[in-house]
Amino acid sequence: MTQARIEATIPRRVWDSRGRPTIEVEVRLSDGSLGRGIAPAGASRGSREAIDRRDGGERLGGLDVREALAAIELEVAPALASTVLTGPLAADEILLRLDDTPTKSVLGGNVTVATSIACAHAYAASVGLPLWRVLADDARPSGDAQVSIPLPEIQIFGGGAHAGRRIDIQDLMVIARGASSVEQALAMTAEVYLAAGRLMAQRGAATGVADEGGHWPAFESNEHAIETLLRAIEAAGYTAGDEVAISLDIAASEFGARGQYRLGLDKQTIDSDGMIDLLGRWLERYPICSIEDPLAEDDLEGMRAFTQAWGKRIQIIGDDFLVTNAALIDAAAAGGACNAALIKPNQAGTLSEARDALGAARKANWSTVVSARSGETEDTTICDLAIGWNARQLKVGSITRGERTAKWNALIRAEQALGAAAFADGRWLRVSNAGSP
Ligand code: 2PG
Ligand code: MG
Repeated sequence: MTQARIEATIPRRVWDSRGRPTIEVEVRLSDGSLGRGIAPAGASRGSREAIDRRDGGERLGGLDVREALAAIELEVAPALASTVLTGPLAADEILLRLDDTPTKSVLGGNVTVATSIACAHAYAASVGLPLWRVLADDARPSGDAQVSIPLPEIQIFGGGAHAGRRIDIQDLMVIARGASSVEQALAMTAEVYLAAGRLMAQRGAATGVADEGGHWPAFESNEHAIETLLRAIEAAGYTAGDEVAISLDIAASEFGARGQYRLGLDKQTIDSDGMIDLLGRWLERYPICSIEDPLAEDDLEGMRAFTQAWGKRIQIIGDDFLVTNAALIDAAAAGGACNAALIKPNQAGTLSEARDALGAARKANWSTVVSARSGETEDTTICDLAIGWNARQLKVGSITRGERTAKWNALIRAEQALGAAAFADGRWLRVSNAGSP
């Protein structure tokens, strides 16, 4: 515990990986400790997630954050002033008193999340421990004090809202489920990324990268993209499924609503049952171990039917569907929709609420994946959350671009400190076409 008080809460405008303005908050304590947090930003957003405060109007495409910076100076900083942080998440109570709306519509989710992260880091600096360690200790009375180095879920091809909707599927990723350390998982994934680049170059289709650093998706159909990913795994010399499996984020809310799904690249519109059939064919044909948002956020029946059909075989993650919200996770678990939750702190608005969502998923016996956003920065706090909360999986986009590699490289350092025995391997993940359940 620290006796140090918050002396200053300083906001500033910084830039994210899409060249858009975002908020950094710096918190200084009376003992000289300092913590910083930067708000990330999503492009494919769930309708119920915390809302970023942006200025609107002409400047910077309406995305400027001047109002949000002013709110930190005029409302947040005075409320936090002189507070003694009794734990890494102690400031969240004050933030939640200032804004108790589910979508942070008073202060803005970017204001609350950047402040929440900064205070957590300031606390960790004051007690002289890594943030993951204080988060694990903080969770001890109520939950899981174990720490682990998470299994990476890494994008090879980008798509959907992150690639001008060139293909409909948003993230074509791999999980090195045969790896025994994060160091090895990253090296295996890098081989697949390079092999995928060579395959695209051979076709004359290597034209750059999407928002999260995955190769640009120049494909003839959505299935062609999955097929190419399978070829890349094989070309890299790995047994597809066993050593390296496919993971998809369909992000279906981006092209589906009210039970209708418009697959632009495949030039077809299908209903919820048609979507479940199509995904089922992919799951039979390809070694897929995890699928995120297979149906749209308004398609509860579809999500239940899909979970009924596939939930015993593969990981089914709710992202836009659950928006890192404990109550929505409780309801989905009770209704048999999904078996895993994506945990994005800025969907919830504070680290405490993200932790509660993770707790709800754990209570339901679900797996959990801490995740970055498509608009990111050098902030690596999500690594501390995944390690300290024992989430066991981390999704950050690809293995290129500094805002992504900042996270992977932080995991390598943490693994050196904790040892490879702390690595949460993926052998428990089942592969969709590896025989009957
Ligand atoms: C997602 C994320 C990351 P965004 O949908 O899971 O891929 O994208 O941050 O745009 O919501
Ligand atoms: Mg998603």
